[in-house]
Amino acid sequence: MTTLYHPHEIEPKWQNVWEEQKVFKVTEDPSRKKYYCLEMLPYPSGRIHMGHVRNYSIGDVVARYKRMRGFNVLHPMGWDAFGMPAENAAIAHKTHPAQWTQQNIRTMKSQLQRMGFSYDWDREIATSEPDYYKWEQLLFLRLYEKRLAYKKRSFVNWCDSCQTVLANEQVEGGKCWRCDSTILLRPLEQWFLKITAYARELREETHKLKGWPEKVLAMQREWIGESEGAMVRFPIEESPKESIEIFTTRPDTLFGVTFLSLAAEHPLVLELSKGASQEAEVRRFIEKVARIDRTKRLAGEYEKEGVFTGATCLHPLNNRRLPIYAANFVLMEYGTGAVMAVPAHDQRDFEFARKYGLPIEVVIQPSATEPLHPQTMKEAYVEPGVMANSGRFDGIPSETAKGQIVASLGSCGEKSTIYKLRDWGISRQRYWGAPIPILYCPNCGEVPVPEKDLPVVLPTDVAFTGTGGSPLKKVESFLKTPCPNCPGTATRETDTMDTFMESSWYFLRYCSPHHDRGMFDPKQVDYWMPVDQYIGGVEHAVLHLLYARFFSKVLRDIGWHHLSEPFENLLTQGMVIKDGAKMSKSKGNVVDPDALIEKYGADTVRFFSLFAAPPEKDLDWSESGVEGGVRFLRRVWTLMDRLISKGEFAERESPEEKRKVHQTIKKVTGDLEEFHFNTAIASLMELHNFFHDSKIVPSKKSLETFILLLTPFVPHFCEELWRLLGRQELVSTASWPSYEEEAVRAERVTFVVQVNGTLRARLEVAVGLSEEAVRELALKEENVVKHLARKKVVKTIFVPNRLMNLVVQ
Ligand code: ANZ
Ligand code: ZN
Repeated sequence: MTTLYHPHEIEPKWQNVWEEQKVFKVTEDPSRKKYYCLEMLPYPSGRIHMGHVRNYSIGDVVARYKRMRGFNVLHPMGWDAFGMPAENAAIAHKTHPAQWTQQNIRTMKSQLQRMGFSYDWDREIATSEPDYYKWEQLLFLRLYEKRLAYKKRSFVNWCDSCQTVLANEQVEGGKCWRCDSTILLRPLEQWFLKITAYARELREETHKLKGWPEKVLAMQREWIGESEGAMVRFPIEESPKESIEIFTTRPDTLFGVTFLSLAAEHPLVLELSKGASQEAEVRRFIEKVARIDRTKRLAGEYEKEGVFTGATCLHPLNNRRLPIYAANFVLMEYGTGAVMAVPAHDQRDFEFARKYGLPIEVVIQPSATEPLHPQTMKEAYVEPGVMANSGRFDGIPSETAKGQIVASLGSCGEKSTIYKLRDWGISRQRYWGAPIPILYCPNCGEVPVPEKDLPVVLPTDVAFTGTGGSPLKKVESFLKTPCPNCPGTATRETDTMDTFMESSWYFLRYCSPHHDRGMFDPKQVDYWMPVDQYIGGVEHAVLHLLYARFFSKVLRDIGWHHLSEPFENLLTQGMVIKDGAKMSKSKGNVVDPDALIEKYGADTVRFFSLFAAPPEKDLDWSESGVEGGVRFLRRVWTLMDRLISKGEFAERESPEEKRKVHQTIKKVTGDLEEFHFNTAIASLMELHNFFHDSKIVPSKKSLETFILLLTPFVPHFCEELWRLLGRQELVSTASWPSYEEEAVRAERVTFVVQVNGTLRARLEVAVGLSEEAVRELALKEENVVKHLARKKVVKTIFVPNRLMNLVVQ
């Protein structure tokens, strides 16, 4: 052949062959073991970036490797096509979001194809298509029937620059996750999904996800936030039939309660103060609290303040009278929005009591130090200890008393577990999203869109001005529709769904992307699900991954599939770093993958992103690293070129060659199973060096094995060399080589060491050891050293693998 390595000729050629022969198309085949390899689908923002390249190169190696191992591999790709940038682009450039999105999808798809990723493109989906979101709307209706989708007026995180509501997860340090502007609080009617109904299961099952990184599971558990304790009800003195319910994690401190604190927003606050002399003051306080920035409130960065409501309640165990306060540190969204205040053992209550002159009662005494006195305490004592001032519980360790006190409450309280997780607000006041299938009729009120009328299609003829909220509010033809229940005219809901809805089930759609009788065909889902390997960025550790898990459980409970958890194994890849910062447009340090492909070819780009760092670690971008990659490929090419053009291969491999090849198969296979791509590549480099340095003429079989092992990393390169080696089938669908354990083991031989022809030692060494190496070992043998004493070695006789004779004088 005598050719140079020309990636730009090879790559399009093989991409065409793969496409024409539909090499990566899969169908369900119950006789074969399936493997579902999934990478997080991209948002079609315009062009792919190095983060995508890295994510999808990792996924492609896994998919190709498993395919060669004989698995029936599902490896799909699609587009998370709804979202704000499309709408912002529409406002800025007067293009329609749909057009903008489709254009971007075309560009990015051709970029992905140029990378040689082995996707089954027949399963491609775009979540903005009505035949996709139709099923999401149907799911919404099912959730609505089960009251798992509901509407409520609530304070929401409002981003003024994006003109939309954000979920709590989308607020990072008080700022919008997307545009970084400060988030404001606004009251709004919103749709919610009741993810809290699954809080316990979502948390419990993190312990079963053995194939997930521990740090992701820990973040999910932290987010769900479980607290064990008790609900306790305190009857209101003025109307004893009513009571205030509180949540506490410290029922052991119940006898130390000296007042109650309610959140300012708690409905009882206004009710209790009505007509009392405090009413005006209470109203002023409520307004003041409403103005405190939400994030400051959550972080506790403000002075503890409160007002007396004028009402009192009674202690359920000792009937003591307890004043009821409204306090700014009690959050309405947590627990019941009310707390029993124990100043001696809770720091916030302690500060509050000191400020307003409320009593402090010590009910837990430290066992090791002097007893505490309320007058001399400088801060709350929050540790466990021994019960005091608590009637018949005195003297018991406080941890033991917890359960006993709860049990003694009777109808006034019981054990309870609560969660920090809040329901998922899915309403967005934006155009480019899936419409929420609800109507409002002047006669019938809230009416779900009948199933037969789905999908509620987004109208296309819409003006984008960027002002005045959702553009859908101005589209008469969309807005007005006959009420399905009465002769009246109803108005449609104009909120669209959070785009995290679409990404919560797309992996199910891939199983039967053209199914038109439901979200998916349960038979196909049974075959393909769960996803065997999911790969994506760690930034989705909480939002996307939690929502997708929630959807799985919901779909199971409405009977659409049988799955509790969607993703068996998760790999979170690190970031791509350049000049010490994450590669990003805003930092101005992006490297365009297209330019790299142009210069080096896709195989080099793949090779670099797999070799430069282990997948979970950050990858430091370096041009010299890329250069190193292409140099290696050229060296392999040159070697193969030389051997192939000579056309003579060894009839059989030498024992040494066989050992090296089999050791490499074992190493690369093991590394691929563990995603140690960089060390797998390193051992392939070693094998290349072996062929190169050991001057032997290798067998054709050894070279073929070498190419097979390289294929998942640099598939175009390998297809070409495979063909040049005379193989007619595609290497992409060839079988992964196996190794013989026997051949891997280094063979041992016994070396005889003589001094002047007399046996002085025996050495157990690996086959093929060099003269210098044997000599070095021989000179460490005591008996050899003894007979060499004060003499000079004048000559060495060396018989490989057998004998060394040191001739001395
Ligand atoms: C009495 C008590 C005594 C408490 C004591 C603590 C120490 P975590 O662990 O975060 O779940 N609490 C309950 N609901 C609240 C709300 N809506 N806003 C602010 N604080 C609230 O915290 C649970 C504890 O936080 C509860 O236990 C309650 O105070 C308070 F020595 O009850 B504790
Ligand atoms: Zn009606």
